[in-house]
Amino acid sequence: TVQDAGKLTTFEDNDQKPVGHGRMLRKEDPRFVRGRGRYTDDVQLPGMLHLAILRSPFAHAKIVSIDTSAAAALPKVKAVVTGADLAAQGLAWMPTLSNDVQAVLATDKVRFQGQEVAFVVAEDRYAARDALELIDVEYEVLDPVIDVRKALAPEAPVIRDDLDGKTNNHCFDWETGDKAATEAVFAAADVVVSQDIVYPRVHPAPMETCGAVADFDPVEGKLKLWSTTQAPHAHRTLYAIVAGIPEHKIQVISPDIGGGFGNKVPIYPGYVCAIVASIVTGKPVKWMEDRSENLISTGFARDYIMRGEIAATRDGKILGIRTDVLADHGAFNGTAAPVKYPAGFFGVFTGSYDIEAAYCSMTAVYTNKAPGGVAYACSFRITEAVYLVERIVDCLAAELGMDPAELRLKNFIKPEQFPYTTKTGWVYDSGDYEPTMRLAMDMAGYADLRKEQAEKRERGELMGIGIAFFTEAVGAGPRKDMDILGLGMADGCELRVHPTGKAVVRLSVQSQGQGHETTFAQIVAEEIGIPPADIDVVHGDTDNTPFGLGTYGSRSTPVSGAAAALVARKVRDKARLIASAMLEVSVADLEWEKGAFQVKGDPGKSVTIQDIAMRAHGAGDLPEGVEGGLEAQICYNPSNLTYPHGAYICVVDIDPGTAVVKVRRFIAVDDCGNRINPMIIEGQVHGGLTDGVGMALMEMISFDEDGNCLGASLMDYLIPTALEVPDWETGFTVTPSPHHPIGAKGVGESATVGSPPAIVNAVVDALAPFGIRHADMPLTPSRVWDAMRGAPQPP
Ligand code: MCN
Ligand code: CUM
Repeated sequence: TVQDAGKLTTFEDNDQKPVGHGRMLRKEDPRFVRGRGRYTDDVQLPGMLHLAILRSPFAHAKIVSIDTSAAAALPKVKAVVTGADLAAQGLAWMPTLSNDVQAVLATDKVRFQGQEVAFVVAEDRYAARDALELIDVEYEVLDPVIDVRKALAPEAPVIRDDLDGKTNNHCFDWETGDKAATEAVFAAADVVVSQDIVYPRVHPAPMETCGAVADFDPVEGKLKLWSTTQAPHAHRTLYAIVAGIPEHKIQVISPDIGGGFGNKVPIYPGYVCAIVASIVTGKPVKWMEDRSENLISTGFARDYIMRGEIAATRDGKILGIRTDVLADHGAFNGTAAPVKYPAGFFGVFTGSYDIEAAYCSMTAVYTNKAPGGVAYACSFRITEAVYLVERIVDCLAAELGMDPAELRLKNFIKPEQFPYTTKTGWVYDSGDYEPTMRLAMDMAGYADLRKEQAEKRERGELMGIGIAFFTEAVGAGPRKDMDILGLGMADGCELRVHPTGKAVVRLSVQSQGQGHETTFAQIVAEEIGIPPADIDVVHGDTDNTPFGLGTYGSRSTPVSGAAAALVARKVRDKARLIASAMLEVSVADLEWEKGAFQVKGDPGKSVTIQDIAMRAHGAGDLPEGVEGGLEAQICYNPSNLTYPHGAYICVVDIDPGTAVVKVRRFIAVDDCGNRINPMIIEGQVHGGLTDGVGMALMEMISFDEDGNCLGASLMDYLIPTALEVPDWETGFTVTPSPHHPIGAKGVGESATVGSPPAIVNAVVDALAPFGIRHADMPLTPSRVWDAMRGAPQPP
């Protein structure tokens, strides 16, 4: 199989050429476009009750007392539960994905606005919400810690006094790279540029909010949980550990998901409350967040305050990159990342450049804000890393008076250097950067754009051209060094071919809109020659799929996609044995062609995979040692991550009178290795680019000094619409992954990672006549206006 890497067998007509061909439409779409998707909130069970959560109005306050009697007396109310009730069962706290603990319901004090304080279970959603109004909580308000820069001040109130001996708000320290070597490189360099760079707190804001339906059967002792989760198997194991229900008695079903973008990776208190409520009431219980709850209390992203430094020679050879980061993790460290990587994969901040030394130091702190996760198309913090390096490289270009495209081209890792070990220890599997960059520049008409810009500058018009080049590390990951709470990051896959030659493939990953029902059928089709339409993809149900860690970090294709290809090859190997018996020739005399085994040199003698499937299940002898049936199962442990890359060019115009930024053009050239479904990839890229416009220009979760969340609705937390985005211009190059069985790399987060720096670089480039070298996201009209006037940047 390893020798086959990157080679795709080809079929003649499109229907028979499942991988990589034109525009195979998505198998799931007939269901979605007819409104027949089945989401968690569509689950209706007989006798189902509804749960609503009372949330803290304060960012930091002691709970003095809670009186639930009036709420409990409402006619339709079945139960009112507080943290004290949970504590009596040992369920008031739960582990987070980062080995921290988080309150399911607050017992001692509340630590962020929107924190879960109590819940009501009632006959309908409205009665449950009405009852919340009748719960009387007495709080003693404490000073909140909101400004991350003051979190470690000696006088700062201690947020996590629940942790033994905790006397400050320090969460963790982390470093990577070689400090001394980097200092030496910086000391000897001709040019050193430093820049403070903030990646603000943003929210994934999926269309469907988070929710669950828990149904505990006291007779069977079995819990069935429908929930909005990107990782059903990992969640089930954690529920087993937390709730003490045996794992085989828990079934987690993740039905259709209305967008995840990382928001649905963590386990939220609401899921646990729904489970507890079903156990307490003996009835199925539904919990579904509203929009404000989703925005104020669930997995945020970013919130990195970075100081970037870059050292180079006068003629533009980059020598070293150094960064110091202050990371805001909110009140509980809810980050989802492999345990050895508390800062996710931020270590790839050296980007796509061949440099001599790099170093990063990071301090993470607790604040009175919702638990920070790494959620939102982050590739485990690569979003922040790419933003840092691509911004600081532009700062260097400005300092040197060099064209930013030329500076990048001069410093790229060369194709012959792959596999390339970075100065922070990551092994980039493959890459060929210059052609990708050149293609983007050709598509953009780069030289002409610069000419146009020069002419416009003469006339006082503000036009900017921004470039970003990224390398991502996706597909976590090799189990020798990657696990989440002790669970290795491998993925199982099972393939069954039915007697009539139709098949079902069962995955451990779960789609939230990425089209897995289509692309995984394509992968299997490519390997065993059954048309994609004849292959059903089953996912999102722990009782009916093999164990694996789920979908995030664009790992489905790198890990599960590899598993699907290999399980299909395993089935094909068995089919070959059966074919040899059917054709009465030795295995060595068979060749695989278009879904059939044929006798070498005698194409007339052949059996199709469908013939073989029937024989495998039929009467009559099978070859010595071959069992009946045609199915296989594997668990795939990747040997490395995959490293997709891309070149993005953004063109903006800024209205000098209003400071409104208009993204006029955006060129995105992505390289995700071999491409399974170009149409789906294009959709992924379009979505991610739109996310990037949101983050660069509009989105930010901010707080006032009391810790009130100022982005609690979509009126305040702005997300982009079709009006704010241009017609995307996409292109691609193909540099297969050498270790992935079909040479594919992940792509689901590439555009979200790569687009913010391209847009910000373009805006800063447009503002160059004002002597501006940096401005922080989101570049709203007021921020751009202030920047143009030299006003200080907001903190
Ligand atoms: N693909 C392909 N060829 C490749 C690589 C990928 O055809 N060489 C296809 C895949 O088969 C899959 C899709 O592109 O159908 C995305 O694949 P992959 O890069 O493996 O990413 P995942 O499937 O693991 O999706 C996760 C990724 C993440 S982490 C976030 S966040 C995000 C994203 O996907 N959330 C999304 N894209 C999203 N798209 C939608 N519609 N909704 C979300 O919540
Ligand atoms: Cu980090 S957002 Mo995606 O990895 O589910």
